[in-house]
Amino acid sequence: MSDRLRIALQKKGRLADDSFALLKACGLRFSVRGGSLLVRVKNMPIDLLLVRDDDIASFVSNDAADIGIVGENVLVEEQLTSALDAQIAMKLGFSRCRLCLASPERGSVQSAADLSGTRIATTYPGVTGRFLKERGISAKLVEMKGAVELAPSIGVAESICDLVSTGATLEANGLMAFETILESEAVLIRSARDMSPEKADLFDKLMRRVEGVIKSTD
Ligand code: PRT
Ligand code: ZN
Repeated sequence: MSDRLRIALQKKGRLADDSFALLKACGLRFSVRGGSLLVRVKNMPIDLLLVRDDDIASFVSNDAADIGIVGENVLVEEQLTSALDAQIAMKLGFSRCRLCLASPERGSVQSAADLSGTRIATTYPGVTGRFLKERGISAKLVEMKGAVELAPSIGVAESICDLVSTGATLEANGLMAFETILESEAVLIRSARDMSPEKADLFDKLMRRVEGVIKSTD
């Protein structure tokens, strides 16, 4: 890879704006307008790789980027379901949400104790499966790519395990959260591999700035 520190970021979505704002507050000068996937930081030897959030941890793990910003929920899920060589360098405090088990208000599942022998729809089979294993619960995971909140009403599952922030989506679908299985926020990740001395210096400098910005906005 090049000598420039490469940071993988979400191009568009719930992580993107706060990630850009954090790096700008750290003094990085760049413009993400236009469709470019690789954006050059004007005043430092840093490039930004703008991608889907689902690719960030694997890019960091596979040396396509040195560091990245991703939801802890996505990182933990990928750590559990694929061999990932990426670790949390710092928690960032934005894009907070909870991965929750939820079910219809008057359905057969009202708590974790009712889950045995039922079906749970989720896009997070790794984290949900870990929870079931820890609790010794035997339930079937129904993997979905999206619209998980519809699963109980269409008869695909008795409950769901999905991300919640305000709770409005659950409420709109007549669902109630009965258990939080993971608290999540945006995290800065890096690979476990050694960086060149130049990159390591730049990374340390950036980390100190990120820390300063996070402290000043607490
Ligand atoms: O296009 P790309 O693949 O990059 O983005 P994406 O659509 O996969 O992800 P995006 O941008 O929606 O979310 C990115 C990250 O933001 C997630 O991985 C979480 O770490 C974090 N985040 C924070 C959330 C939410 N809050 C959130 N509320 N991600 C998703 N949601 C969804 C949730 O899945 C549910 O459908 O919002 C709905 C619930 O929201 P409430 O407010 O109604 O409870
Ligand atoms: Zn995604």
